[in-house]
Amino acid sequence: MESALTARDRVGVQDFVLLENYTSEAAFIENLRKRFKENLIYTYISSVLVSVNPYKDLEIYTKNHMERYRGVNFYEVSPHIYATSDNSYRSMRTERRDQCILISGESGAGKTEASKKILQYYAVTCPASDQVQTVKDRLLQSNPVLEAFGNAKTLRNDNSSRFGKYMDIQFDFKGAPVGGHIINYLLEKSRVVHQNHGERNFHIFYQLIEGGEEDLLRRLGLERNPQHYQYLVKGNCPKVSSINDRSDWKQVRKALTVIGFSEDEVEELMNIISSVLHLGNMQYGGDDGGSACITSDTQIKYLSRLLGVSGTVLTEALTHRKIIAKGEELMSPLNIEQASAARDALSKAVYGRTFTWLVNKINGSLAYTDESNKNSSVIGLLDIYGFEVFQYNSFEQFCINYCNEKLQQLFIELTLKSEQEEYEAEGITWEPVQYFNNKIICDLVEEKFKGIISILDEECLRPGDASDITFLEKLEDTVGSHPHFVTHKLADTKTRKLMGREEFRLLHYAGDVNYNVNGFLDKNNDLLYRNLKEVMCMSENKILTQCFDREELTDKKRPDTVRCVVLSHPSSSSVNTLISPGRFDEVLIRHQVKYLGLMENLRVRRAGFAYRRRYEIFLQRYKSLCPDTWPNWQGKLPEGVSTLVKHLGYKPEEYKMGRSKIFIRFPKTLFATEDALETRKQSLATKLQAGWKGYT
Ligand code: AD9
Ligand code: MG
Repeated sequence: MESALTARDRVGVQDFVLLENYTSEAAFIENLRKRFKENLIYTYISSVLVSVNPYKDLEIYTKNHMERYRGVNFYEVSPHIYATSDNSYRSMRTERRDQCILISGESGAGKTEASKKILQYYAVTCPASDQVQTVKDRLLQSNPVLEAFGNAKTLRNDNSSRFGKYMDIQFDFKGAPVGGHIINYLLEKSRVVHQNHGERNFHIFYQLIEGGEEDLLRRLGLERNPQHYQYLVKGNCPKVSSINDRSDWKQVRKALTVIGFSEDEVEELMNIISSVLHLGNMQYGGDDGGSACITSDTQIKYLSRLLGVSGTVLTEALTHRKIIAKGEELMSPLNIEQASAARDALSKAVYGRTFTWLVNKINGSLAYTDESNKNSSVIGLLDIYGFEVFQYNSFEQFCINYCNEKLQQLFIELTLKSEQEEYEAEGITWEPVQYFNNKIICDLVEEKFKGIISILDEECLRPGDASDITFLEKLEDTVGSHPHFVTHKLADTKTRKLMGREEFRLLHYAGDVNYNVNGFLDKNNDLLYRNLKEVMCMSENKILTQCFDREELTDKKRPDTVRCVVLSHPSSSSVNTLISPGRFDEVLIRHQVKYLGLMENLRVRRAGFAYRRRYEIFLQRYKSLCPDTWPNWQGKLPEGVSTLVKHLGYKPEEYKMGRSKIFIRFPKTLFATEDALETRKQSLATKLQAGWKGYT
């Protein structure tokens, strides 16, 4: 039999708070590595679950596994995503508090897979009636649909989510899932018109082309060949070995039906998807004066039919821009470059808005309508990109990293808050913890009037010579002296060498990132010419009429801005977090441990007591180690535990007795007790083998 000591040596500790050397990043990574080698991909930092992507099927997500984790105590079984799911569920049920599970990590780390596992766990283990079964099915089927329209093959992940997703699952008073709601953030619309080498456009385009029925493709005017479409050839990667577009199409079609899409709605939706492909194939030529004209009317004919708009009006809108001069409306011709940009802007807007429409439609089908049952509680799942740092970082990285900065703030605050609450509830004195508060960086980005976003918005609104460079200069004037902000001009000689003239650097909690301001204004504006909007408002396509609202045209404000995500959370929610550092590549892992703020989290958790357990559980496990508590303690629980630990030789500074739990300061105290238990078990086994029949 393996002793507790050697087992610990081999598989590490299942909770990082039990690491002896908890401030050492090397020890942290070593513990992850040991466990990963044994196919143990999950480890806790207290209630936070850290997972490493195994990139293979470990057969740990069976129904049996679900049963094993159902209703058992979080710490009594090995760490698992089902334990986290079950723990949130039970906290929601017993404390009547809304819960939120944050899932964060780099691309390919396994966030989306984790969120699906959580959803499956609830679908299988929660009680169900017929009506609830429908909701469960819809919740599960929303995934293939959203992934078809919002995921794509990237260099790092064949099924990369190109949007952030927050999903609420609503439960009734019996604990059955009765509804849901999804919020989508920051869809990467630029992918519709351009993909980097080795990457693809959103899955749905290939699924439709490869899997769409013959007569459907004929109606849509599509050829069964992705290479034929300009928007699909940029990455030179039409086929992916891990993806079967044809069978995925079938799955998506089925999912759309389960969610409640009518045949007509699916047809309208596909009209839009194919219109985007036709738009991408539109060729522009120039007339003598350099103005753009459309050289072939093939695409216009399809577009006119599919979108239900006049071909002439659309042609004019795609080659002109409406300007208002001296109170008069004039149509000013665009050159080829401008016309191509206008066309791409239209494709992005149409796709982006259709995606939002799709999310709303799914929400309609998941809406919880039973007014008689207002006592519902919620578990929220947030699946969002982790910190992104590339060689070249632009507006998208700025938004994502700001969002992560906010998450980190929320995360540390809630960790501290829940620690503090537990100490208070247990009547133990709270010892304040020093931690790095990243509010200063959040303020730098979001503060009204003087934060980076305000300055960007202001430049976007300013008529005249506003440009990305004037934006950078404004930043230097306004936030130049901020300790977390640097530009080439303001930097010391050493930093200057590492920065371009068009960059600003933010000193994030996780590290420094240089952002190139090129394109910031355009991306923040997300400009779509007014006359193209007007045409879309005239569309007879029922989905587009909901996506393009006429009121937008009368609104004097500029077009909608790409807003950074500001997270709100239910005031009384407690947070369990799952963080996933990706496959076991030493460099990647170290990078993720840093960018996910794991060491800081561990430090906060370890600031007081490493370990705490309810009296009954502690006594049950260790009672055999003391003659007074074995085989049963007849008195009050705290007294039993007190007798037990005194017998074991715990020193007063090593532990504290709370109202319902014992708090142990150092892991070594607990390990000594575990080892004693193991020794006892072994000596008992030896005695039994020797035919000993007595009793200790
Ligand atoms: V991205 O930010 O959306 O690009 P995710 O969502 O973090 O990314 P995803 O969940 O899509 O990553 O996982 C990537 C791939 O890793 C999956 O397609 C699986 O092939 C693989 N994976 C992820 N989690 C597991 C797991 N628990 N077991 C086995 C897994 N394989
Ligand atoms: Mg994902």
